[in-house]
Amino acid sequence: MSDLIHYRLEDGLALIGLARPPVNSLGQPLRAAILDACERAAADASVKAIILHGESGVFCAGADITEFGSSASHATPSLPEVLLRLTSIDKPLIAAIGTFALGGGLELALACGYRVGEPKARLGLPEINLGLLPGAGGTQRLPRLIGVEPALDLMISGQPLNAARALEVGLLDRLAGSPEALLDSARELARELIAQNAPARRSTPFANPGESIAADFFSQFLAANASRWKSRQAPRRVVAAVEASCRLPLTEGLAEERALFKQAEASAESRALRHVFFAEREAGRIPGIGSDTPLRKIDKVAVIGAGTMGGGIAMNFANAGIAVKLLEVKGEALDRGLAQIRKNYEISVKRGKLSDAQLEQRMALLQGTLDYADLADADLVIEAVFEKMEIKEAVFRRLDEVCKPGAILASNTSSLDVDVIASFTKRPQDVIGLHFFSPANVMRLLEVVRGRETAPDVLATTMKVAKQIGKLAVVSGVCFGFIGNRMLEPYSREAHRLVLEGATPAQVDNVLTGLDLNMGVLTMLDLAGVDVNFLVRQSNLAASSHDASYHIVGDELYKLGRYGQKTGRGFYVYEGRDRKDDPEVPEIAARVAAELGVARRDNISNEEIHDRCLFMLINEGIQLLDEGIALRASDIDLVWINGYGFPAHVGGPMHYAETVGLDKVLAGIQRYRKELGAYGEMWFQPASLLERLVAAGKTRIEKI
Ligand code: T1G
Repeated sequence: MSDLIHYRLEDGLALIGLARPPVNSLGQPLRAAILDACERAAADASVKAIILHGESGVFCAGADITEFGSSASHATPSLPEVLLRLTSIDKPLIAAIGTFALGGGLELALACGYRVGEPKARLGLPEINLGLLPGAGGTQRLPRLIGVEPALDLMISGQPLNAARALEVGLLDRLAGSPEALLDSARELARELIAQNAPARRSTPFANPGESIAADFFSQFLAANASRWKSRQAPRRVVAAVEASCRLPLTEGLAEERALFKQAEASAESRALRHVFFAEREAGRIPGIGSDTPLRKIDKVAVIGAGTMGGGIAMNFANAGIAVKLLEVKGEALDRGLAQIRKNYEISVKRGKLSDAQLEQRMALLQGTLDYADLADADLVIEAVFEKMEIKEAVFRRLDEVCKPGAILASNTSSLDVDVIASFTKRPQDVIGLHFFSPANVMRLLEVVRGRETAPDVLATTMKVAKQIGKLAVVSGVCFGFIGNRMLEPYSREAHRLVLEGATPAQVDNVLTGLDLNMGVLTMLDLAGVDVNFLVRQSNLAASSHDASYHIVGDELYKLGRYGQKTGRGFYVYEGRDRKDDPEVPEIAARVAAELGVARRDNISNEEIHDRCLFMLINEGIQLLDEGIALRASDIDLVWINGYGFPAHVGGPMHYAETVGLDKVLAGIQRYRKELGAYGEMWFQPASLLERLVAAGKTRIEKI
């Protein structure tokens, strides 16, 4: 027997324990071991019932994602083959589900005749998050067990059910009283089934799943979701497979599911999403930081500034059950900030995402103060005051006086120099940047900005805290704009410049949303505020001398008081939330282009817009990697997916560049360097690393 399985006989029962840490992923060796153990139990006349469980308490996280794209993924016995065999065993086969049964792990449980869960178990089919669909019977067996609509919802949302809900819908037959009681509960069920001489499996509740839905259910479902899914094919394949479960007998339905799965596994969409899955786990690996790096104790947190950002940041900690002191300089600002937090929670209560009791529990964790002395015992202080260096200086000098030794002092600055901020204290080793994205209590992304002197344990501790409050932390070095905003600069520069040269804002934005970006950069600027962008640019113009012509349209809109959505006019005109093209903007662009002597063209192609905006974005990212600001290309992808609406199913700008071809990106940059005259000379400078990668024939973006 393989050491991936623990096989025990207990007077009439066979207990089969999966033992492939950490999550019993169903790679070929474990698939073979499960099949072997089940065949053995099936052939043993003394065995009257079989229990399948996770040896370490974790049941199974599904197929082995590392196998996808390789022959191992289909190596025999394939998961569908194993599960088909399990369904033909003529003894009760009980899945005892601890912690989670996800993807193929839930399909394994569905191939069993009965299922018992522990109270905190999570059961789901998250394949869609990987651009896949359940490929081992889930799309065929689940609708027959719980009905089409709950089954489809589970697969399309990719979100797991908790154990109570799983019991309610019939996915679980029984709930153990505690995790520790799971196996006993499974034994008890097994004995009952034996005593009743029960069949190997319950009768199928929805033998003909199609009978429970309207004839046009699937066409309606596709139409209702088409815009939300954009170009993604995975959800459409899920629908096709579930539709097959309503049209075909099980065997043929399984064959259709398999064909759809193979298409999905080979798709660029799935390759991109699998890249993101591993990128998120890689982001937490930092050279010089290991499991032996000591961590500082973080029990007491303080946030300076109760504005939009400070309030949102404080909510993250209250949501995680961590007490937070919120400091403001004026009483009415503090009251306003706390009232806004309460209002935010009340919205969650209205949406059914929070109970009244939870609202009060979280508000009780938030304590307002006007006195810096109250921060003396804080373990972590996060400053979220106005983005002006002189204001940050005053705050950090004060913190340096007040805070206890060893307290971590963090700035939420979105672009200012963290090393300069650290220099305002006598403890630069305790200073770090924590750049939250607005709204801070919603956005997952957190740029953790490591200063030149930031101590390793400070970095390790903040990475742990980030995970604790549900953030996706990406480490950045110190430069203007860190990773995200530094790349936003050339990307938005090209969008502005293209409007100056004759493209309309809608033409530029439509090319970008055509790539499934959530919104085009000019729409984003109207949302964030043309004025905000102008003021940030003004403060950074001093930082670097560059040709301001490219932003001249934005500057002109600012002068005209057209700040974007907030004033009803910016790059577009707004009637409520309806955005419309504004014929005045091309006129403004034409006027300032004439003043600057910039030639305009009415034939700017979508390809040019795509290449100039995207290749400049990519180029800056590669430059950041070369400078060591970003640790790895996949970190850059995570920043743009989670902070700027770059579609995860395209993989992020770096993964996209590899899909396009690094040689094509370089050729595009070189082309516009020539074609755009002095402007091209100035701005279309290929990153040296990009040139080195192409010269070396590399297809992946890495530091060489
Ligand atoms: N395959 C391979 N490795 C996996 C894995 C998997 N399915 N799930 C987790 N890991 C690794 C992960 O990379 C990390 O490795 C370690 O386990 C701990 O994970 C046929 C086709 C289960 C909720 O999508 O959602 O089944 O970094 O850090 O926060 O229809 O992992 O330590 O080297 O995430 O406690 C469907 C994916 C697959 C579940 C645990 N299943 N995993 O979260 O730990 S497709 C999934 C997760 C499929 C079938 C289809 C989470 C988790 P390392 P972790 P965690």
